[in-house]
Amino acid sequence: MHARVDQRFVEAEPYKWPYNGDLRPENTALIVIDMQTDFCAPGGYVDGMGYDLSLTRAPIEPIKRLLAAMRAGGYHIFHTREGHRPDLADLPENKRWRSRQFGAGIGDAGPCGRILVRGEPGWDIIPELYPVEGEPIIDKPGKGSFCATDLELILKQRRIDNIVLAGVTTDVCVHTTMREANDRGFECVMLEDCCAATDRGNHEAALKMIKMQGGVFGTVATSDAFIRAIA
Ligand code: C5J
Repeated sequence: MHARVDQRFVEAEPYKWPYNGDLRPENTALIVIDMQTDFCAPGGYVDGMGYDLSLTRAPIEPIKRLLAAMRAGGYHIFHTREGHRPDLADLPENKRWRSRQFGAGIGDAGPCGRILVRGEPGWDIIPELYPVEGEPIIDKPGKGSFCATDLELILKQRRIDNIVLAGVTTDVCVHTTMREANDRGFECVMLEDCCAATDRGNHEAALKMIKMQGGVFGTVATSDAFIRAIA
């Protein structure tokens, strides 16, 4: 068995990514999670709950740069949207109840249409990061991108091994997706400046969790380090 001569790594913590140095456009996908009006623009779900939008908007520029670099390099790019059918058939009653306790009821009318409902203006991806032709959009009813979606099937069809994670929120949908992907054997890196939470402490804690046990769910890098590695 000969070692690969063309290994490529991203500087990351707690280990350089990917573990085996097999980083190529053919086997590597970026997943941009839930950069929707409901999570990062005025009048949406997160705004309705009273959280500071400057937090969830902070990754927009870094993700823009990342998208430009990865599109130019021919990498696979996916986007996700959290949302429910207009008849709310896929909205668990307890999820709706909890959101209503907090003043932003999923399925209820808001300034950007019905909150987190497919087809409504607030549910769609923000214009700054809108997918281009050919980039799959995964519509998901839950936090994880693998739950009740065809994401895993598409990743397997494309022979993808490595997943780069960006989007919101670090501690909820991005983390859940990273955990799901890790359990399925994908090699994951979260780009810390391309993610955000509705609470800065939760963002930091979510990054710290990844770094435990030698990288229990994968590893953490910056977008600069990633872009340098693929240049
Ligand atoms: C949440 C998400 N936080 N995209 N969704 O409800 O993280």
